[in-house]
Amino acid sequence: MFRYRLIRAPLLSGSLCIATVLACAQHQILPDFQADPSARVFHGRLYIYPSHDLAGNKDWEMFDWHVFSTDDMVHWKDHGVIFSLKDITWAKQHAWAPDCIERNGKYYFYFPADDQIGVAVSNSPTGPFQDALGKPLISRNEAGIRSIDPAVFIDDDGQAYLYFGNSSGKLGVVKLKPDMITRDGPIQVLDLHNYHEGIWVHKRNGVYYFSYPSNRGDMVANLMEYSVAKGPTGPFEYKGVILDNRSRNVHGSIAEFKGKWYVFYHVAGPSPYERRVCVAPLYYNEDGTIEPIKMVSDKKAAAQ
Ligand code: FUB
Repeated sequence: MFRYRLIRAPLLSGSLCIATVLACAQHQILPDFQADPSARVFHGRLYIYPSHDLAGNKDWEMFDWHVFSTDDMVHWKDHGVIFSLKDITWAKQHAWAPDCIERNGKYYFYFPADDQIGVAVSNSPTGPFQDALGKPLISRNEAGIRSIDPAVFIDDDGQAYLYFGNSSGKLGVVKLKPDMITRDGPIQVLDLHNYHEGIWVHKRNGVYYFSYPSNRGDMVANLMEYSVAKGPTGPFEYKGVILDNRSRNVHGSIAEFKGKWYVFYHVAGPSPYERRVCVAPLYYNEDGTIEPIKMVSDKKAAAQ
């Protein structure tokens, strides 16, 4: 176990001054290097399913996934490798951003591997997980959407949805059958303002929140933005920016734990391929909009 600490290293090589000030404003909670945190609360304990960056990486070459958990947001337990590309036969690279959900006492781990999405199952949130299908649940480039960044959501009526994709403003979603490993109907392609990748869906007071790294045409996905909807597939109303991590990219999740809301995200550093998971408290305004997270004052830091 370890306690979270403030990041004091520069976020990007060669960008010392403003980036260091920014880094001091961010609370790193997981050890070096983890990214793409999907936070879930199972039976009163909070779990983070991140992807696993390797020290010294020159690209997002990633091979396995750990899970971390806490019951106080201070002490975090690393449960070790819960799933790996060695556990599947159909992909050999790019073990990227996963998600996990519980249904009927089983845990379903959705993972991208080489631009395809699979699902693994376990009786425990900490694994071990086993490939449920022996093949992808979503193959490469189905419906014209890049098959990465799965995020799963079960609505109050029990219907499960698997969202995914990185495709210029297009978000893929497919319903799942109650077994959570079978698709139920076609992939729908949704238009989501500024959407880049890394979708996260949560529901609060009957409102569906879709948060995501945006792409404003500059190939720097440092902003997490959001839209809301009255249903799980839109139509969407764009609401604005939640945070700006002034980093090479951002990706994260939103969860309520012990009565408080949090946003989990990563920052890059020391290189774009060595990312660190951070957390910030999240506050809603009375009208349901999210208060933007204040991290740094100088917008120009993004370009450093
Ligand atoms: O971690 C690899 C990729 O980087 C993720 O799939 C994207 O969302 C981005 O964070």
